[in-house]
Amino acid sequence: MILYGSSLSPFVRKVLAFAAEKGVALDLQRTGDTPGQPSDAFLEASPLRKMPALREGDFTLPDSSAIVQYLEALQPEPNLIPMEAKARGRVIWFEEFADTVLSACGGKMFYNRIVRPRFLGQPADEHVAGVAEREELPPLLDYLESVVPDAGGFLVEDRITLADIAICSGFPNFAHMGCERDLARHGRLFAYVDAILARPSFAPWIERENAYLARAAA
Ligand SMILES: N[C@@H](CCC(=O)N[C@@H](CS)C(=O)NCC(=O)O)C(=O)O
Repeated sequence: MILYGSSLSPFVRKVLAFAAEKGVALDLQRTGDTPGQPSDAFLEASPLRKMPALREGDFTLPDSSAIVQYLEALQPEPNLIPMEAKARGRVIWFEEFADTVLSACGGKMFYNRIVRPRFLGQPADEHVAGVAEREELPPLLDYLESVVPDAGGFLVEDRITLADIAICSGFPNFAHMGCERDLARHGRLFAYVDAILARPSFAPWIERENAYLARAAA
């Protein structure tokens, strides 16, 4: 199965980690050879031109949430989207929180601090990124601090689920930007996140990203 995109996208990272936890092999491919010029194969799979998109032979599927649901149905074990009603509802809530508010806030920071200067040759817009970091992000982290377990624990059903994968998928980008961590305010959250990101489903991708960003900065 081909997954189009870059693991620097939290949505792509979510699918890569989800597939790795399931033991499903994905072939990660770029959306095109030239930045800003998506390939026909990618466009066929992603009508909204967003990453990730999946291809399995003639079958194509855009959107990280659609793709994880597809993978879960394709290979039900290990189960990552619980069957029990309340647990399932909570997992979808955490995925929604990550994909909407957390990602929108992180995206403003990442686009303006990393994508514009390093990949588009445009100046960083520190004003937009700074407002997101100082004003929008802390209350979101406050909420997460209030719900996460201690390091080594999980958000739902005391085992790894899509909830942990989705929530933690955005955090490597904060580290890529060198964001400071307020450990007095969000210490439990960062300890929880670091433990999830140390899993073999995430760690190799983050290592590759670090090497890639170091090269892009050189
Ligand atoms: N709902 C989509 C969102 C995907 C998304 O917004 N991807 C971003 C990268 S993080 C993208 O491809 N942006 C390119 C664009 O908007 O043109 C999903 O879950 O896959």
